[in-house]
Parts: sequence; structure tokens; C-alpha cells
Amino acid sequence: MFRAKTILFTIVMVAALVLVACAPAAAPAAAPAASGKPFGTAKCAPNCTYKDMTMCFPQLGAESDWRTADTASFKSEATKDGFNLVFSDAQQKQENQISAVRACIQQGVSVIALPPVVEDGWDAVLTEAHNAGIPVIVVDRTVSADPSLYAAHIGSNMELEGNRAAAEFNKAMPNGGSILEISGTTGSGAAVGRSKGIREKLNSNIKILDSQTGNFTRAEALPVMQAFLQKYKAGTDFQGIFFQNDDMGIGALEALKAAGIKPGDLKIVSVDGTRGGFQAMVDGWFIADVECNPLLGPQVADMSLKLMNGQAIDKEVLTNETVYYPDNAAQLLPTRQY
Ligand code: GYE
Repeated sequence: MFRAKTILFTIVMVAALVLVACAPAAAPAAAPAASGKPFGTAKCAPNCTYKDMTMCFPQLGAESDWRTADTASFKSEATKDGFNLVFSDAQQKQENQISAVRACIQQGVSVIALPPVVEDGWDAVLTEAHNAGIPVIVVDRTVSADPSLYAAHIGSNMELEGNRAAAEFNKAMPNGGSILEISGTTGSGAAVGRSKGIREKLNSNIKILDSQTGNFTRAEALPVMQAFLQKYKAGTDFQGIFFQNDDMGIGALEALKAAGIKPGDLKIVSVDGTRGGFQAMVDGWFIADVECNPLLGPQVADMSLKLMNGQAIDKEVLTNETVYYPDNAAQLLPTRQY
């Protein structure tokens, strides 16, 4: 009798354990930011230093000089401050970035600085980071996910950059005309913002004749420009070109040169303000280069430490930027950091 009871008890217990283990996942666990401390506050708060920090930086790629400078900014900041940087290069593929974020969550990093290759499709992995209590700073490009899923965004106002490009065409083409556009990565915050921004502010007598993506790379912009030049006659069908970054402009210049187009024949406006863009102004190709600053490492590091220490941060931090022109490009070129 005693034995039978024991066996029955054991069966019931095992069954209960199996039930618990197999129960459907409960609603997302509350973020472990107990005791009213701000989300992301680390155990070392309020005395965390950079020595306590592991920052995950799943970089989106190495597609442009802007990106190379951005990566260098994070790496040199990590060396300077003495924090641990978990770096990866997603080669412009969102699935690689998502895997990298998941690996960082597994590893239990202090903070994730995420430069999202495109805007959509981040909800699931941001929720996972949130449920693990890891704050995410969205860096450079934006996400469409609910802002409650990330701590803050630090980057450029891409729409304003597009507005600034429009203003340059308005100045350069007072009598109107047509321009071509080579846009950045489809669905990326940078391309979406710049495309919107130029269309908002372009004078009504200036038409965007055609727009194709060059994915922010030299290699992909070149065939796009070649195809444009097959289809449209420079100077007749179009008078200007908007490149959504310098690398695409530099790649496309090869096609323009091969077609016998000379510096000054077209009104060309680009974005980034890299050394390559400055050189294109010195050489007479670009009439203006809208600045986009990639040196985000110091700001992101500073905000990360504040988050760890439970200090207040701004949800949206926009980089202060300008427009560069050929008149002092040669003088500024040697001072450019990227
Ligand atoms: O303009 C471009 C890069 O997201 C702001 O990405 C960034 C853009 C930058 O590839 O050169």
C-alpha cells in the first residue's frame, strides 16, 4: 500500500513537472529592471565604468566610406574608453544582423548598438532583447518598430538631408529641369528619409525623371548609371543627378566619364561629405555635398554608460550637420577625418 502510494505520488509529480515544462510560453517576462530603476540599469549602477561594459555592435556592412569611418569610430572609442566591443559585419543582410543580435543576447551583453540595415522587421528581436533586460540604442538609420522596444536613437535626420539636397537643386536650376536619382538601400531609413526629403522641397519646375537604387555601393551604382545613360540623354533629358551617398556618386562618375560627360555639364548633389565627395567637388563634379556624420562612437558609448548607471537619456539624438561646397573643398579636404 505504502509502495503504491509512493509510486502514485511520483507519477503525479513527474506529470506536473512535464506540464510545467511544456506549458506554452508565458507572456513576455517583465524586464528585469526591478525596484523602479530605469530599464537597462546594470548591477554595478550607479558606479559602472567603461570597464564594466560590453557593447554589442552588429554593424550592417562595409558598403561605403561612411560605413568604414563609422566602424572605425566605434572601434577606436572602445580602445580609448576600455570597454569590450562585440563587433560583427552583416554584409548588408538583415538576417545576419538579427543572428548577431541574438548571439549578443545569449552572451548577456550590457548594451546593443544597432545600426539597422532596413527599417522594418525588427520587432521580434527587439522584443527578445527587451525581455532579456538589454537596452538597445538604434544607431544611424531608424527602425519602424514601436519606440518602447528600444532605449533611444542616435543618428542623422535623413529627411532633412533630402531637404538640403533639394535646396541645392533649387538654387542651381532656377529655371527648372529634370534630375535623376540613385537612391540607397531600398527600405533603409537613410534612403527612405532622403527620398522623402528631396521630394518635399524640390521646386515644382524640377522633375525627378527616374530613380533607381544603387544600394549605397560604388559597384552597384555604376551599372545603374550606365543604364540611365542608355535611356536618357545627359543635358537634354536631364540636367542633374542626386546621389544618396558619395560612394554611389564616385562609382557612377566612371560611367559619366566614359560617356564623355565633363565636370560641370550636370548639376550633381551628393550626401555624406567623405573625402571622396570632397575630391569630387575639387574636381568640379559635385556642386554640393550634404553632410552625414558617421563618427557616432563617442556619443553611443556615453549614452550606453548612462543607461548602465540608470541615468536619464534623450530618446532621440540627432547629429548636427551642414552642407559643403566646392569653393572651400580643397582647403577642407586635408582636415576631413573620413
Ligand atoms: O549615407 C551611406 C551608408 O546609413 C547614413 O549608409 C548611413 C548611410 C550613408 O552606406 O554612405
